[in-house]
Amino acid sequence: MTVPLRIHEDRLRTDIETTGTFGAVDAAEGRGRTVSTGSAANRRARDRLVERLEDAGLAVRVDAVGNVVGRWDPSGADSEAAPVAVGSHLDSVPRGGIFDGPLGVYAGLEAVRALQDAERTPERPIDVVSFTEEEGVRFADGLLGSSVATGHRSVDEALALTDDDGISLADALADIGYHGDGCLDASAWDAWLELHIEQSTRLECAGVPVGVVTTIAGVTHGEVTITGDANHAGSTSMTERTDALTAASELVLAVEEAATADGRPETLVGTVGQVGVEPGAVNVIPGTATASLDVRDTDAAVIENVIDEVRATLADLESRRGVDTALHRDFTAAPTDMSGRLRETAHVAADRLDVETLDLHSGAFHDTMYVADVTDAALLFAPSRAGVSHSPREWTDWDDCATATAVLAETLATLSGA
Ligand code: HGY
Ligand code: MN
Ligand code: MN
Repeated sequence: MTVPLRIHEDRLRTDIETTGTFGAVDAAEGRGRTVSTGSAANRRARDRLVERLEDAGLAVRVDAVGNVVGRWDPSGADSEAAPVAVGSHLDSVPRGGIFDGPLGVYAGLEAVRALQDAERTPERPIDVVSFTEEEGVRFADGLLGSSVATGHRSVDEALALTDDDGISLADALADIGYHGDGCLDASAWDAWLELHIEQSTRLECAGVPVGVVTTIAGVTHGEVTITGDANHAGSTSMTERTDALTAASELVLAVEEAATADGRPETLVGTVGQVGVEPGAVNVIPGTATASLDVRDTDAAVIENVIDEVRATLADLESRRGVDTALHRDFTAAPTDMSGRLRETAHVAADRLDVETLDLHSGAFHDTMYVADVTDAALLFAPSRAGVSHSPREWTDWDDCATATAVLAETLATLSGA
């Protein structure tokens, strides 16, 4: 008779709440944190994870780009067998929530502790993983640690990345003692599981506690630069202007229009999250305007179609408003299907626990997106209250965290032979 797994909701909650205190920010509502790679808060979050991994008897290693791995390789397991890995990330967006990332890291550890408590020994090692810089706030565009672990970027390329102040990833990690050595190799894993908050409202609306992701939406990031003529705001008539910002304003609305036009799929989203204006003085007509682009869908052709429409808009602005324009795309990741084997394993695990699940796509990208390129990967979701995320108002009830962790643990037990 297989001993059932018991998730300690309080143990999981303590790990997540404690991690949420590192980089905590004042918020009128909720609990927020700002944890960028290389910050003191990032070191404290990492230190806490290492401590908790070691408390559970896992052997900890830190690779050259700061990925943290705790390996459970108990006697009775085949140390040479390909491990099953589970985890997520500890970094956050500015004023992010306490669940985005840490839920997945500590649910992975809690799943291992539940197997240990039930004295269920896996046939293969289990790795609990925290990837560096998933959010892409300080260095590059996101998925940094997993990009190296999956061969999308070399260690040297990653370490040479610099932030806005010219500080390299290598120095930032060395400053907090997490510039390890070697390189995590995700292709050596037999399987990878990540639990993450859904960051939208579908589970909450359906009243279902666990999501099993089918596809992670593809994404392209870019920057548009519009160049007009800076000039005197008072003495330049309205007919003599080449205003970069009014042109950019048309572009911003064109992105929204491209993502909402009739017949466009529900999964398509387009966002201009950052706008820059030069020289940025109240009495100067903007000479240069920049606008970021974030376009996502589960179909790459749909994304490319939106980019084509953006280019057409830029050409129209050049001819109608006399501005010069340029579009630079700096990050693209293809839509990524999750492993059928692992999705089926997760569904069977949830059925065993009598937990209802919902299949859905992920609009947000995750480290799992890159890991799926090199091994079987699955992504599970826990509900987000009102779908809010990347905000101190981000919230998932603790019992929902525990239920999703139970399905993760049961899936992990099957995949690892425990
Ligand atoms: O932007 C994203 O999808 C992720 O939350 N970094
Ligand atoms: Mn995340
Ligand atoms: Mn996030």
